[in-house]
Amino acid sequence: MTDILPNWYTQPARSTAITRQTPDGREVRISVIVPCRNEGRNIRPVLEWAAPYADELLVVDGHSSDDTRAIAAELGATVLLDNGKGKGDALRVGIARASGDILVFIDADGSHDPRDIPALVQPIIDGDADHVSGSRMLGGSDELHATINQFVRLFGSQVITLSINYTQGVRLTDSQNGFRAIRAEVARSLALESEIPTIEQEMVIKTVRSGYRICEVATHEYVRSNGESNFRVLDVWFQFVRSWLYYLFFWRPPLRVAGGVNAEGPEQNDSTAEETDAPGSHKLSGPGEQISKVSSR
Ligand SMILES: Nc1nc2c(ncn2[C@@H]2O[C@H](COP(=O)(O)OP(=O)(O)OP(=O)(O)O)[C@@H](O)[C@H]2O)c(=O)[nH]1
Ligand SMILES: [Mg+2]
Repeated sequence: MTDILPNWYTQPARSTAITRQTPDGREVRISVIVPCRNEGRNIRPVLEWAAPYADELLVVDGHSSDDTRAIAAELGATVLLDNGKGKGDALRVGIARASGDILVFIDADGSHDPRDIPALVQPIIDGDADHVSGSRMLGGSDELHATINQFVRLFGSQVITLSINYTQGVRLTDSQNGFRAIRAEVARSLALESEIPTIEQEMVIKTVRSGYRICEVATHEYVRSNGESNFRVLDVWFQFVRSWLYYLFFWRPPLRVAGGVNAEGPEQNDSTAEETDAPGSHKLSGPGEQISKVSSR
């Protein structure tokens, strides 16, 4: 069987340039984290095209029974194993292990175009955001509109996004996308707990409720290149609802890390207290303030 290449693979090349310097002249390192399980037919183009942006390429494998790990190692990625609990577990393993200042998460199934990585990381490098989410609502999706299963996913995800917006005073359009960038210190300070793909909404809600700055860029979601989706709404809807309500209404924000990627290492302060004015930090006017939307297209 011939494997299908992702749609983005045959599109004209886009710039691989990322200005890795912060406004105050510090070099920023980027770790690209790729969760995967049995993606041997899909992962090669993703890693090939993500590699130019990555100072560190971490593949977190969910004990694949195919050749996923061998391909990742052949392409120079550092291959880690998750604890066999799901995609959320895999991202947490990646976060714990990564050495970069900015972490980029990208799926291995070909759904995301690695050439959107510069647009995702730039607002963080520029000191304008702590967390940048790719938005399928701004960039379009080939996977969310065709079947009842997809409609239920889209509807549920939009209800969650709206509830975040109206309770936290932000204007997000997508709270579930797997394609995002976040400051490493911020990701660690969120003490993520999800074992499954609820990790995306957990990361978004905790970011907003902790007072970190989140913004979105338009990223397109492509159909997975080969194979079947692992995601079954019927299996996970209860965990999504529970995680949504818990993190939005009952969870209390932990201590917050001050500063941007150009700050001198982590500083902790109370999330409910006033913001730090440390050199390189970016003053926030209130929890969950959303800075300008940035569009990659
Ligand atoms: N390490 C690891 N990766 C996983 C696991 N489950 C899914 N993934 C990867 O996470 C990414 C997204 O997978 P899912 O969220 O399950 O979704 P999907 O199968 O792509 O289905 P769609 O969301 O419909 O595209 C893919 O790269 C998967 O290979 C897991 O248990 N462990
Ligand atoms: Mg996918």
